[in-house]
Amino acid sequence: MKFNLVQTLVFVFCLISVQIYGIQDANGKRIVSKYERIMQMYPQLTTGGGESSQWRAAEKDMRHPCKRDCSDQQPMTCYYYMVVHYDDTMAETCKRYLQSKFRFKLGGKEYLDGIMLEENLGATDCKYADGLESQVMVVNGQLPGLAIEVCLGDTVVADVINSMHETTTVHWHGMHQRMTPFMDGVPHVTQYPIEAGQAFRYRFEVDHGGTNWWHSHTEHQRAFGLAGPLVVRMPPRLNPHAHLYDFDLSEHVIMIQDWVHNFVESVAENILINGRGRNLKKGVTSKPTLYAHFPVVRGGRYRFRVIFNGVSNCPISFSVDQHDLVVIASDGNDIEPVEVQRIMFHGAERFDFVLHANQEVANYWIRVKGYSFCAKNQLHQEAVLHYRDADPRSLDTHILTYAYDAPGTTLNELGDDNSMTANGNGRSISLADLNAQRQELELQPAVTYYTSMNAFEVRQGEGFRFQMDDISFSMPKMSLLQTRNLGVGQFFCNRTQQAELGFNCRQRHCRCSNVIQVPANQQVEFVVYSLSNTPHPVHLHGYTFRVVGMGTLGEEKIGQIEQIDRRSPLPRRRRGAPLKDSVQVPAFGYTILRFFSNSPGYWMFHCHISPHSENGMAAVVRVGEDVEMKMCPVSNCGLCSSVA
Ligand SMILES: *[C@@H]1O[C@H](CO)[C@@H](O)[C@H](O)[C@H]1NC(C)=O
Ligand SMILES: [Cu+2]
Repeated sequence: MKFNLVQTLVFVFCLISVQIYGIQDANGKRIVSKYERIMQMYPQLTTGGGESSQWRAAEKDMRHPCKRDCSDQQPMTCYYYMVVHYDDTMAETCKRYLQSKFRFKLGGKEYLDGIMLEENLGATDCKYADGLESQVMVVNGQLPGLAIEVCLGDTVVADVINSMHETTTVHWHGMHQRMTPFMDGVPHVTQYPIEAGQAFRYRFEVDHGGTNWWHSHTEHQRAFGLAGPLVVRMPPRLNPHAHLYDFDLSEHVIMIQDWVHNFVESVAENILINGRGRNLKKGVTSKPTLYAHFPVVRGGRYRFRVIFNGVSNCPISFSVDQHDLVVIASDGNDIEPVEVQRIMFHGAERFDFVLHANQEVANYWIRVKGYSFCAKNQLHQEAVLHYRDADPRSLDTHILTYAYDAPGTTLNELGDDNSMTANGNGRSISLADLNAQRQELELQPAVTYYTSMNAFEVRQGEGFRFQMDDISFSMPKMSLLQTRNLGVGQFFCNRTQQAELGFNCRQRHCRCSNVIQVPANQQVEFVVYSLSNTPHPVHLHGYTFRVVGMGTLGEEKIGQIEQIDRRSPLPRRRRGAPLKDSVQVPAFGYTILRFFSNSPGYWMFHCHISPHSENGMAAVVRVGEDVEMKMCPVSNCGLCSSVA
């Protein structure tokens, strides 16, 4: 009974509890946050001298040789130098810049000519963000991080130099790491953390095409700036949608994230589009606003690639005023094109769409609106679709309201009761109803796992821990892949093992390294279900899965999903299910995933809402046996550190 009550209160209390978590201990004593501690030890986190512009000097004005036409079939080795460091938004260089001649007044308001600023912004080392000063973590001084643009089959070599006072790692979201499971970037699972002052060389073959991204997989670091695009273009013969567009340009890669200031990760304060946006804090309206601009020429058909680095519980909608979005891919996988007017993104999802610039020459708003926790503060953000020759100053900001909803059809609507009705007039296309471009018959699974996602209140008023399989994941101390031959398996746990030990994890809080054993080279099915009234975006490393089913059962029935499904199976696609690596599990609902487990290894399986996964909503899927897993290179196989 109490458990149901917990469920219904999750949404209300989550916000509070996440704030409490990390600030107070169990006895209500204030805990000094990690960053307060770091700043006590190192009062000056950044030099403020624009040193990062020097790291970037090498790349400046120089096209990376790997950013090329992908029809030549010749794979390349692509090198990236990535210094991870603390930095500031709106530093001195920014302020000088923003007072420059590009500022002008119009109709009593101050504007910035964003288009002219665009080229100069890099040179001045200005990270604008939302116009407020904040400490951030970035790679090579850039926000968002450098865009890696390669072709399928290339090899990426990335030297990550950790210049911070804490550990880090980089995950290459969308890569399968089939040959190199030890390059997946999950600390204590596929590698040891990169310590402060250390370097780590990632080297992997780009084995999955499309719009992907990279981000820190350590704590909440991607919230503070450690993320960037990883765009993998395809040779024409593997690009069935090439005829639908004329341009596939770097300037149409859009990275969106919810934003916090000064490493306080609990509640999003803003949303940024390519590191820019209007600030929303009250009382600081005099700051200039810099919107991201996306230039088009009238008549052109453009492929846009949108990546959502969603950190908190803040799914977003995306639309472009007076333009249709012809969606052609998600998470780097082609789908049969669908025309919609609005796309919902859950954390970590990517959608590619074709925009036909067929309207009058003008500026049009690109609108992003936050839901769930972001609805509380009515967070929304905009960018500009700029037709060449349109007057960049003629931006009507009066029509920007939180209440606005794009009319028309929505793709991937938020799976909760509140928002199903939010866009009440429009039609809605479920993600599970999309068709994969390559229609394939679904193989029957050899095994089916039922995995729950939920929130657990340890003791009333002490906030929530998050769980998968009724277990809050705790990071092992050793790294699983590196120490796999040392008999570390005895330290794993899972739901059945906990039950055999006599623990009822629905009553008592279970916390351990949850490892789900999956046989290699089988068709595997996961029925993932949410026991809370919020959707959770689930991400599986190492694979692309098919979404063969999605639905809601409601609060009463969701707990019995396994019995229900075994008695009379839930509906599943038989053919053409869309391919994804990140997908929502609706509130009190389920999502059914299938993949062929042909890549042995330890693969993280987790909610992509950072406060959830960092507080336990995660598990490791162990595919195959240790001897089946690829050997790691000697330099990567240290037993207790990232250096051998
Ligand atoms: C759970 O753990 C037990 C004991 O370690 C193991 O035999 C079993 O295969 C595990 N089950 C899953 C689904 O991982
Ligand atoms: Cu979650």
